[in-house]
Amino acid sequence: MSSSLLTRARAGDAPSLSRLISLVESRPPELDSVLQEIHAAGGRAHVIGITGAPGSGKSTLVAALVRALRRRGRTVGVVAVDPSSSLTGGALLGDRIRMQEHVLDRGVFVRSMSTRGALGGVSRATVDAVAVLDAAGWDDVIVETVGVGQDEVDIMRIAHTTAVVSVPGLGDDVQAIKAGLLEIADIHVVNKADRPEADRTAAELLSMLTLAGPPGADGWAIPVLRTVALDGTGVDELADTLAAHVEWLRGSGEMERREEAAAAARIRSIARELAVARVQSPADGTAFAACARAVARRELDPHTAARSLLDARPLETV
Ligand SMILES: Nc1nc2c(ncn2[C@@H]2O[C@H](COP(=O)(O)OP(=O)(O)OP(=O)(O)O)[C@@H](O)[C@H]2O)c(=O)[nH]1
Ligand SMILES: [Mg+2]
Repeated sequence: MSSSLLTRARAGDAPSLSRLISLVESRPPELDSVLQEIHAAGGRAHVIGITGAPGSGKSTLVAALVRALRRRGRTVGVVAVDPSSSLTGGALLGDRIRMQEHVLDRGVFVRSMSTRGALGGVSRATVDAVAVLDAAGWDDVIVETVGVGQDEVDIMRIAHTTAVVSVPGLGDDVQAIKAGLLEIADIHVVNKADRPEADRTAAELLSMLTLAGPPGADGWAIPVLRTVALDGTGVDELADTLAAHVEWLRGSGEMERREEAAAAARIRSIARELAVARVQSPADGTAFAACARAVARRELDPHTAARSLLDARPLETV
């Protein structure tokens, strides 16, 4: 059933694609063969991360970027991770309105992730959604996330190219965010460049990059671009730069390095899930509960308990 969902998703059927993403998210054990198929079919999409401070214009920029990429004939999947939506639902609604112009376009697919709703955590749900879109044959997969927590930085590991969005003149908070995101930025974007302090912010970013040192001989010189997402100014340059970056990744061997780092992170996180499922299997909760009781009573230490639970059980699938 799910295998034919993938076939239909690959043929461009959006409802099948949505269902497949939900199915992968819920991850029933019988899904293993589909996950294998999804993995085998993937590896062609350019995964683009757009991150930055709340309200910096990421969603507006993504909508404009989708427009630019569509003009180039590329199909675009968007995964929007929206922590603010878990509080108000408002931001998500706003994103829907912004993406409205694209709803009738079969070359655009948008999936919104609310941090509240995602089974198994938003990072896993996001990684899975990206894998499905890649397997389904989308040319570009854009992941939008607020760059504040470690979770979001982790999500960005799956991106081939990460653009960090800043806005003019927001002071020290933003400096801190920028510092945290500096190491993951392949491209800096100063959005809202219609505001007076855009030049200064771009200059600050450039000086931070200069302090960080020059790129190596065949390195990537991190550019600082300016955009006005509201009217699309600078967005074609962003699309050009994204294309140039992926070309550099492929030519320099950096693509393989990043793919391997992302694979390692995925294996680690799945192994972690499997290990937890193994020590606390629903089929046999009693051993775990007995251990917890013994540890609480100081009859056993938690390290020995965890080790013995891990050793005792056959490997199960999650
Ligand atoms: N002046 C100006 N305003 C902009 C620009 N781009 C976006 N905005 C406005 O900035 C506000 C926030 O835009 P969003 O696209 O929702 O920003 P976001 O970063 O996605 O926000 P969150 O997802 O909530 O973190 C909206 O009112 C936009 O209209 C721009 O280039 N110039
Ligand atoms: Mg947004």
